[in-house]
Amino acid sequence: MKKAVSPELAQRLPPGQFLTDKFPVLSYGPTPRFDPANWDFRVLGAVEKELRFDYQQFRALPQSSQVADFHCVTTWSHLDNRWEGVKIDDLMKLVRLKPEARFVIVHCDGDYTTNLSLGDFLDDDVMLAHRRDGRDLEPDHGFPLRLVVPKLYGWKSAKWVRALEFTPDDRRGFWEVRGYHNHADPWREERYSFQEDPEE
Ligand SMILES: Nc1nc2c(c(=O)[nH]1)N[C@H]1C(S)=C(S)[C@@H](COP(=O)(O)O)O[C@H]1N2
Ligand SMILES: [Mo]
Repeated sequence: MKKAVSPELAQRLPPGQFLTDKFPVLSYGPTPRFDPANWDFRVLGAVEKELRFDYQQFRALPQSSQVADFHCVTTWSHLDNRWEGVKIDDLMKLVRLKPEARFVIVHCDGDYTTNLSLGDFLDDDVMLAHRRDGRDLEPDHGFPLRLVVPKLYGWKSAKWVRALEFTPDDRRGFWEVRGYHNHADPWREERYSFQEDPEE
């Protein structure tokens, strides 16, 4: 049931969204099996040097925690998630971008992808999370690693991330080629690709 929302909370709810205490699983396709021995995380494309981390190396990166709201385009919002993992700010201290890098394609197990502008990706609240609300992510929610992009609709928060590819040109991801908005700002209700301004 949709709850009555206090004015404080209502302010944090983008247009057309409702509040839920649940965190529904939204996945296209099956949850991939995780095998730490074969898992790696790579940084590819327009970088001076491509990087590869095995599971242990990735888990040894500096850890942070932050609280952020999550808005799914199917209209549910779940506020105040405490995410733990590696901030993109910290990861990027190890990455030297080439000057032509302007976009990021996030590659996941199961062939899911999503695309972000470099500016959105480098926002200080973007992180690669492995825990939520004090517990390891459940496999359905992206374990061992998911992206969290609080300022954009949930499909940009890719689960089961395996690689980041920096590119000079924008390349639409899985949902972005299937009718969803390339940018996906919930505050502007950028839900569908037909809303895109050809000038942008
Ligand atoms: N790899 C992958 N990541 C994904 C998806 C997906 O289908 N595959 N669904 C997206 C969508 S539409 C949303 S709203 C969020 C939902 O995250 P959750 O399933 O943990 O609630 O994951 C996003 N990340
Ligand atoms: Mo979603």
